Amino acid sequence: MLNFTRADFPEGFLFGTATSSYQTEGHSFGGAGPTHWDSFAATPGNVVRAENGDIACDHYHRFAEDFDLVARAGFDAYRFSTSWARVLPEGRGAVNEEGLDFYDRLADALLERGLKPCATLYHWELPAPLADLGGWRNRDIAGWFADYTEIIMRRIGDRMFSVAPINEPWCVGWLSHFLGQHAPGLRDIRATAHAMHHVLLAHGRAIQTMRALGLDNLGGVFNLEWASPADDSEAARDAAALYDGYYNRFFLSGVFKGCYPDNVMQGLGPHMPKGWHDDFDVIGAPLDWCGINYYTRKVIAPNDGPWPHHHEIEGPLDKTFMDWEIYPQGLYDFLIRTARDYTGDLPLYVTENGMAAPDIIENGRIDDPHRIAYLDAHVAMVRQALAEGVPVKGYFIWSLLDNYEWALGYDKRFGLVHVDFDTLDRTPKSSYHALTVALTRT
Ligand code: IFM
Repeated sequence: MLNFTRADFPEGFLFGTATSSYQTEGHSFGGAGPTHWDSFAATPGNVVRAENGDIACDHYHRFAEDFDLVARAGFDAYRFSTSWARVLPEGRGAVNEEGLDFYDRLADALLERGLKPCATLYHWELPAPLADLGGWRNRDIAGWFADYTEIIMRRIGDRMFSVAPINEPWCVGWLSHFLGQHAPGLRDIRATAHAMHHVLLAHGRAIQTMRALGLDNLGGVFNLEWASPADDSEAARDAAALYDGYYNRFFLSGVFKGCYPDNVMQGLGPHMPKGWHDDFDVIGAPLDWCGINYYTRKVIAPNDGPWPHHHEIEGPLDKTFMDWEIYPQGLYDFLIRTARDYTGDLPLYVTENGMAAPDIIENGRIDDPHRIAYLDAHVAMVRQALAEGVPVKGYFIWSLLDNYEWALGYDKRFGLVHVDFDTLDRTPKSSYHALTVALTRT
């Protein structure tokens, strides 16, 4: 059982679930074009069992059933992403009308069930022809993304409760170009510096495009990970501060302060694209809210290697099936710090929070008390931040469904609803039932 109900939150506070296009829809359906995730996954060694999003949860055909589940649990909102390659199979040029029709039906289906549609325009599946042109390393991507934004928002923007351009810019920049763990799988500091800047430039251009269309309630969604120093030494504190710099502060600072942190620029500075100093008017286009995706913290130790001169070490706390430490305190700390240092009175949303587990069905039931405890502990942190005056307006759980966890394939189950990836049957877990009680009890 969860230790909260709606009554513990201010009037109008939103509870929602989150998913993304490539992780759930089934990318082989409906005329979507190839993406860099498809080629990344088809390359041996990149993804567990070389799994991809061809079928995923078949949400493309089953979204009505999925939205019934969201509504029945008493959620208010549903966060989803639109796939660039489904709308524009080549990334530019010819539109796939079937793709636009799909998102049109999806928007209506949400509204019919009283759910607020919260769209994200990019959640990592870049159209392959644009990757061929350099993808996020190419400054032109900001214009390509703005054009795609206009096309999709002209069609569904009138029905969106909120829109954010890009999910988790750190993953698009650092994870994909420095660590090489996500498509396009690069490990190159120059590519990283370019991608990290261009992803923010594209974010800003998309915001400007949507403002020009008359849309409002526009925000940014940032994944934040707390960095704890491995010990009390100055070197460890500096190492953690640098991790915090390129993971968290780079993006928040770029968007809300018009600059990048000095400690990050010591490493990335020489590799930045020409003219980057002049882009902050676009990057800082005013927002209506800020979204925080929060899961865990990392413990950081210094080393003598090349910049950033540090590495992660194993922490002592309980871990999820992702091997991520469970550290609810970090969510509280980020809510406080984000409002204090970056966003002031701007509404904050927890746009993702949740955990993976190897959930299995036994006698038709899935018991996931670990997830109930995880959500409870994190919601308690949201309540604490609210009590201290932080303007948190909503909390979204990742994820509605078990789905494609990128390079880790289908084993890492984050859903409130179990998906059998052979039959595609959906079975709500005990966390889903607990949330239904918490959200519908009067
Ligand atoms: O599955 C991802 C999602 O795509 C983005 N945020 C984190 C989730 C869990 O790793």
